[in-house]
Amino acid sequence: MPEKYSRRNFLRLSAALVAGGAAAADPERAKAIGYVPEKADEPVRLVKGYCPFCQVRCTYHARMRGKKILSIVGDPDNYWTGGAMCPKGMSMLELLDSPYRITEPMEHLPDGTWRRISYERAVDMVVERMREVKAKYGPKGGNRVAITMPLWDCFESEVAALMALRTVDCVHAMPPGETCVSTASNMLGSMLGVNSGSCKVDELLNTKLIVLWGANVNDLYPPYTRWLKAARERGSRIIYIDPRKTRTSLWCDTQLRPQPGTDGVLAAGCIRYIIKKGAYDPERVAFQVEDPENLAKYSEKFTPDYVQSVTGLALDEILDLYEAVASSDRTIMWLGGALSRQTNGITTTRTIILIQALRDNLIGKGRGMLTFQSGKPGGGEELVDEYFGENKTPKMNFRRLRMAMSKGNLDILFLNSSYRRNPDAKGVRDAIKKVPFVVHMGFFLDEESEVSTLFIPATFGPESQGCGYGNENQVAWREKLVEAPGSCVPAWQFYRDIGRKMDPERYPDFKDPEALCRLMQQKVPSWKGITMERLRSSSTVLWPIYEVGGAERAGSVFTEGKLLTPTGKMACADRVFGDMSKWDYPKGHPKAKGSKPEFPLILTQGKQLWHWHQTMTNFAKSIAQFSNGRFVQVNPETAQALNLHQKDKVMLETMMGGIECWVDITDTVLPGAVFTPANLCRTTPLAENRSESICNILPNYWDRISAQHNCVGCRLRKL
Ligand SMILES: Nc1nc2c(c(=O)[nH]1)N[C@H]1C(S)=C(S)[C@@H](COP(=O)(O)OP(=O)(O)OC[C@H]3O[C@@H](n4cnc5c(=O)[nH]c(N)nc54)[C@H](O)[C@@H]3O)O[C@H]1N2
Ligand SMILES: Nc1nc2c(c(=O)[nH]1)N[C@H]1C(S)=C(S)[C@@H](COP(=O)(O)OP(=O)(O)OC[C@H]3O[C@@H](n4cnc5c(=O)[nH]c(N)nc54)[C@H](O)[C@@H]3O)O[C@H]1N2
Ligand code: SF4
Ligand SMILES: [Mo]
Repeated sequence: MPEKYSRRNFLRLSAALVAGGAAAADPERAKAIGYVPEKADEPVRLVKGYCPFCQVRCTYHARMRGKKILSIVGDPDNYWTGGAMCPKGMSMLELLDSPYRITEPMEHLPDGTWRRISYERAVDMVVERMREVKAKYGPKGGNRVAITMPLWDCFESEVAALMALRTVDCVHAMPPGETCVSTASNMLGSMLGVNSGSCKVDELLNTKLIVLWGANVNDLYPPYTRWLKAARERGSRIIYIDPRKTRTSLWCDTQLRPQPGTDGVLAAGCIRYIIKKGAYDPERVAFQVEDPENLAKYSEKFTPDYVQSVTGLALDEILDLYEAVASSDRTIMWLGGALSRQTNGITTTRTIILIQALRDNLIGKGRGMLTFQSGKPGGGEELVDEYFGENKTPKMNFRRLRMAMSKGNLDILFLNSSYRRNPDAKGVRDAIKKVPFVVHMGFFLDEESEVSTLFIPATFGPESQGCGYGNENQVAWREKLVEAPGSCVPAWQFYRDIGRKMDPERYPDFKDPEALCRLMQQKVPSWKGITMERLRSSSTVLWPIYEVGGAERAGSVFTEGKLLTPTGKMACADRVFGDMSKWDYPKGHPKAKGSKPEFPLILTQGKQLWHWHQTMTNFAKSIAQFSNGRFVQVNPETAQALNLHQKDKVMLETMMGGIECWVDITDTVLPGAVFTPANLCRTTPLAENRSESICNILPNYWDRISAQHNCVGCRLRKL
């Protein structure tokens, strides 16, 4: 790698690499793209690992010959996945050897060029800055430092990073949650006492009815398709509520396609229907709901006619849903992320949970709530406190962090994620630019590196060992299988090296994730039974296990037969947002108060099966083959009204600005709404995956808990 290189020669290099051509026919060129034919004379070993991407957390067996991974195959012993894996996971091997990976630490110079520096120098630069902050501000310096976190490569990396921050009394760690399903998890927390799903996915087998409320399971958790299939084979009916047709549409029995942003009305109408029909047990409702009498009062205005007029659904579709819910005594509802990504999401998710309470479908077999990104073993912060004591400073959320950065009140940012995950990404970028020292840990020259002072190359997947966790709170262990290229370091090592230099007395000395994991097992009661032996010999182990040899706990979390809130009950209304009768369109929606008539279409966006967010898979050729660049899906009716044709070029514009797209005319979206994928990134050398971030044109709307990505008004301007 050259000593100094600019964006321009990086891209030139990348272009040369993309021009691969018919490489496989020519052994030299085959070598250049990393194609290694298997040689039959060396033995092949199988070693366990897990996919670093989504929360399904598929485990695999790597077929290894010598020090090389030949291929990975899904682990058939994994109960949750049944051995399946998806294209994202399969791109792992390509990404490991990616020619686009940056493998040396670099310092960003004022003239915009990069200087390669040693890893030791990089750590020292961080430590010097942290010491400066500590010397200048004392314990208050903690408020001048923050980290934005990814869905980490392993649990140990997160714990190591949290401890490194505590050496300067900092607690400001931003999980991706605020841009993910936080609204739903907060409502689940306050209403059920558990801020994730209340059961595991296999509970679907005990249901009579499954409602996938905006949850695009088949595209976004592909291995879970088998759970839906198995549930249906046992007689469950699957109803899917999503304005857009997706692969989940092919699997469900019925799909309802409400106008985007109107789920709260559909849900409130369901409560009214159940009450009018008397399809509930008053005693059971009073057992779980603090103010059951309010349910009728709050839902009164949501007559079927009203629901029809707001959601755009046909009356018989609405009544069919209501009747299915009113007559099933074993229903699981699965809250999709879209509900958390609109300002009325608090009301919507609350109302859906209340339907389950009204029908007594929360506690017991075949009952409960599921969400995406449900599982995250606790215990990490307990371990941090064990070494650093409790720190009661209130944590900032990203909204406040953004403000602190804009005002010049932040001295060090560990940008350990994308910033493009936040709406108004350009505004976030401007805020980050005001931070004098930004450390980005990553893999590629992405937009984050552009705003960073230091780039630290991270290890990927099997280049380091450690625990990964999944949606069911299952923990999987991964061995280190291959050496990372150049000076790539695992996040746990980078933060440990900083932590040990900053505070060798308190920061524990662990040599690898196994050692840190053993500390978890020794010091955190809920990890006691998750021993290394058990992790190594099983596909996955369910957290928590309080005793060595203790059994894994599956099924519903309400083992005592009541909710886990302090009173065992939930309230009908939210303290801040009020009750369901206050429902309104999400902020920015063309029909919301104050919205501009110039932007009459509803912008929805989301993820596609083969891409991992807006980050790593955008650099994979094996993924690019599925991508079609920045398209916008438009219903034939809308297209006709706007005189648009298939493949036309348009600007997709909101009040924040525009992005160039090509038009795909399809009835997968409703008239009046458009859809564009959330993945794609500006800096990838692969044209199929390249586009400005969609978050550049999404306004900085929050519902206090989470940032919003859906339903803002937009228009299409023909180019
Ligand atoms: N391939 C892939 N899979 C992933 C991820 C990934 O990056 N790539 N990320 C994982 C993560 S972190 C998460 S949180 C999950 C998210 O999984 P989901 O929440 O299921 O999916 P999203 O694509 O985030 O949300 C958009 C979906 O909601 C629909 N939608 C839009 N507006 C509305 C509405 O008003 N009402 C309803 N009912 N539906 C609406 C869209 O049509 C789209 O299908 O996916 C996980 N799985
Ligand atoms: N427009 C739009 N925006 C969205 C969404 C959407 O649907 N639409 N979805 C939202 C959701 S649900 C989520 S969860 C967030 C996701 O938010 P992101 O921050 O995009 O999540 P990741 O892709 O996990 O971030 C990975 C990046 O973190 C960095 N990184 C640093 N250290 C490590 C490490 O040790 N391991 C790994 N793996 N990465 C490291 C790398 O640069 C990598 O590219 O985005 C949200 N933003
Ligand atoms: S991305 Fe998710 S579904 Fe795909 S292989 Fe990885 S863990 Fe499995
Ligand atoms: Mo997410």
